[in-house]
Amino acid sequence: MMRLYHCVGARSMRSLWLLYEMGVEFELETLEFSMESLRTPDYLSVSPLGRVPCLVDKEVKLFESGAICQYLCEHYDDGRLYRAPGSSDRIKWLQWIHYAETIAVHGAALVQQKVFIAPEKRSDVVQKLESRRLFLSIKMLEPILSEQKYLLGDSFTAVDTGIGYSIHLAKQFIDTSALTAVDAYYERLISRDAFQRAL
Ligand SMILES: N[C@@H](CCC(=O)N[C@@H](CS)C(=O)NCC(=O)O)C(=O)O
Repeated sequence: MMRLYHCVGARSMRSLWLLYEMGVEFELETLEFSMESLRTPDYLSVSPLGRVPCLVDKEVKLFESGAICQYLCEHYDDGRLYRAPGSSDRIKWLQWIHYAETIAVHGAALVQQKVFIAPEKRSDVVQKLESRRLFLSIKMLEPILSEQKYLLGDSFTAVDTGIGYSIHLAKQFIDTSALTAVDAYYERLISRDAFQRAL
């Protein structure tokens, strides 16, 4: 059976949320978010950098959340979450899958600055810069979400799990209340059963 390697609170939540949205069967392997548990020889043989998410499906091993999203959609979607080549939303679907990481890298920088780096070694400049870039990377979604409920229109698709997780991460560090359409979108996402289960 397909297996997802996951850490609570990490980007693997995207893959977990998507699997719950799809309703497919899989095994969940939850690892502790620590060097001891992510750098074992066993786990490094699956995920070469010892990061999450990682998906194993028979002979397939994948360790990048956007690629996992695309793979799952290509193989297991029932028509709701994927936009295949040739569909009118295909290009936007691809863009948002990858744009999710443009947002998340700033969130990850803030996790390092505010959680993992010892207080005396943290940088105010880096924190301000990353917070600003994080805010701007989400602000660009505001006009789009003012016009429609989800990134591709009125229907929820897989890209909303990628971007939705990035907004979820961002909200731990920045105030998005000035972005009313983004906040309303976020509320719609977190009220989904699959999001709550993945959380
Ligand atoms: N771009 C990758 C990022 C994966 C990644 O860096 N995951 C973090 C958790 S959010 C991780 O596993 N960090 C552990 C480490 O760096 O040791 C993806 O989206 O899958």
